[in-house]
Amino acid sequence: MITRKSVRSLSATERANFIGALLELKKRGRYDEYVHWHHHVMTPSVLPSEPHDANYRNGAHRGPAFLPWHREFLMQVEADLQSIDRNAFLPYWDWTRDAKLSDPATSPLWGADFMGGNGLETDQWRVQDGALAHKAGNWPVPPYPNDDLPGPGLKRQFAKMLPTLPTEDDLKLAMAEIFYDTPNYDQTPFTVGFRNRIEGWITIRGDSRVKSAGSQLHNRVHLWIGGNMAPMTSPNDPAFFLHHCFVDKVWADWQGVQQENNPDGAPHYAPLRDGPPSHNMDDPLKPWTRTIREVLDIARLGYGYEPSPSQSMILAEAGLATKGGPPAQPGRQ
Ligand SMILES: [Cu+2]
Repeated sequence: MITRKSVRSLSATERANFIGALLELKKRGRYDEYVHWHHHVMTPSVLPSEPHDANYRNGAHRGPAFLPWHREFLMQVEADLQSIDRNAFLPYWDWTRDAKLSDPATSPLWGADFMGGNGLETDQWRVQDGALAHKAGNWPVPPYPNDDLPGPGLKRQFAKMLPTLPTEDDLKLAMAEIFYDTPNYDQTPFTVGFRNRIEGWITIRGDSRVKSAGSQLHNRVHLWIGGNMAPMTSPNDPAFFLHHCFVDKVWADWQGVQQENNPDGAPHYAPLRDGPPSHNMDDPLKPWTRTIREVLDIARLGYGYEPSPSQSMILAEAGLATKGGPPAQPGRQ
């Protein structure tokens, strides 16, 4: 059983081992396949040799498969990390914790011993420090698909596209959702459900309780980091995996709450059938073999999460508890 810990709980050795395994996967050419998997599932004709499909529906975003597709993706990456370091696991980044900082760029996540920091405007917003910096030579990234930033290298533009990270209040709205997803299983601001909420499409237009303008939750984090995290090739920035690991944890917590409060509503996934292609319960998660049904229970998949203080507090305040995590201690971060 793997326990995925918060980025804030990692020891210096765990941080170094994680970065070391990423660099090794990059060197082997394996890492760049992750970028392609993510890009491909959105646009099937990324490479000239690949088929064009007029009825294509994004199999990983803007629909119910968003959460299961990324769960499977993370497990594939974690298995590769473990082939290098058998104790490796993906850590999660609870961005609601960093939303409380006066400057979230000071989070330990962005330290030179971990992900490295923000990009530098006078250097095309390239990351300047740590192992992923362009000048360190370990992390080749193709030029950003934007004429203003033509050069290669990992780029970030913190708080440029959107000024703030999602908060605990934003996350509470997601945890309070009762349905997993509802017709038309899409990304309008009016499509009710946990998936559309956590993916980040329910904006002020669709719900007046939303407090900040623009994209929410998962989408907002991509845009807050900016640079390589903004386009379809976002796994180019390894911060992608720490971000999605937290999204996966929030989903697992939500599933736990639903299991307790509404066991008759199991499996807490929709649609079971007749939904958009690639988004039904028994559809395979392309390009892999497992189906959505097969990735719904993380305990069966062999991993769990270290509780995060802010997430535990949200559950406790709402009178909810999930199995396996100790109760939150108010005020402790
Ligand atoms: Cu994402």
